[in-house]
Amino acid sequence: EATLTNEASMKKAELDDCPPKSPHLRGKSKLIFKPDLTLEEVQAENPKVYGGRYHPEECRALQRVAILIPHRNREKHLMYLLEHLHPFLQRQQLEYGIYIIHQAGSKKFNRAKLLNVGYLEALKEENWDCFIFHDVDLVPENDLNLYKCEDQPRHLVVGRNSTGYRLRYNGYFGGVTALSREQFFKVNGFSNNYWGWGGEDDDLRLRVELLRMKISRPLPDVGKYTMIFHTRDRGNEVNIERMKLLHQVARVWKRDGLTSCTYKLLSVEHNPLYINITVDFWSGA
Ligand code: UD2
Ligand code: MN
Repeated sequence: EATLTNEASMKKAELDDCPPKSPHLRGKSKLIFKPDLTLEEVQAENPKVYGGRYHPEECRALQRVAILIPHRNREKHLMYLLEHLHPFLQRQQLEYGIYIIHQAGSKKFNRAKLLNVGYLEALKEENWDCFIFHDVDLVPENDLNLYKCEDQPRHLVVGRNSTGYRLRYNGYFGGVTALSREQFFKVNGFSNNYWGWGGEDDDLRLRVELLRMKISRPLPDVGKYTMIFHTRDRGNEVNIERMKLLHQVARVWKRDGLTSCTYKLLSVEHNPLYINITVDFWSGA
C-alpha cells in the first residue's frame, strides 16, 4: 500500500502545472433539478471521484481546495449540490475534497461552528490550500466563478435567483466564501457562539475587516447561484442574540474561534462522493 501511494504521488509530481485558465470552462449553464434523481445516479456520473476527492489526471492543479458544507436534514439539497458541484469543480481543473459536516441531534443548529470543525478535521488528512465555506442549498450557475483562493478573502455569491441576483446588502458575506488556509487561521475562524439562524456571516466579515483584509467578489454575471427553495428549518430559529454578539467581535475574536472550538467527533466516513464528518456539540459538555 505504501508503494502504491508513493507511485501515485510521484506521478502527480511529474505533471506540468495546469494552465491559468482551464480549457474545459463553459460559462453560464441552465441548471436542471430532476425530481427523481438518486445518489446512485450521481455516483455513476462521477466515476473519477474517490472517497469524495478528485485531482486532474492531465496536469497538476494550481490549488488544493476543501469544500466545507454544514449539514443536517437536507439530504435532497445535498444530492443536487453534489450532482452539480463535482463536474463544475472538475471543469476548473482543481484538486478538491468535499466535506459534509453533519450536526448530530436535534438541538439548535450552529453553522459557523460546524465550519470550524470542517477546517480543523480536513487539515488532519491533507494540507489544503484553500477552503470554500458552502451552504448546501446554493448551486453555482457559472463555472467562470472559480472555487479557489486569492490574496484576499472572496465572497462568491453576488446574487441568487430568489433575490433577483442582486447583492443582499452592502458587506453581505453569506452563502459561499473562499478563504485560504492562512486567511482563515489569521481571523481565528468563525465564532462558535451563534446558535440558530443569522449573524455568523457578518461576524466573519468583521473579523476579516479587523485584520485589514479586503473582500473581493466575482462580476455579477459570474457570481450567480440558484438557491433550492426551502423554509426555515426546525432547530435553526432566528438567533435573537446576534446583534449583541456582533457588538463584541473586536473584544472576543482572539479567544472565540478555532482556538476554542470543542466538539465530540462521532464519525468520519469516506463515502464515494463526499467525506462525512458527524459531530456532537453537547455530549460531555
Ligand atoms: C443565509 C446565508 C447563510 C447563513 C444563513 C444564516 C445566503 C445565501 N445564505 O442562508 O450562509 O449565513 O443565512 O445563518 O445568504 N443547514 C442545514 N440544516 C438545517 C439548517 C441549516 O443543513 O437544519 C445548513 C445548510 O447548509 C443551509 C445553511 O445551513 O444552506 C444555512 O441555513 P439556511 O439555508 O436555512 O439559511 P438562509 O438560506 O437564510
Ligand atoms: Mn438557504
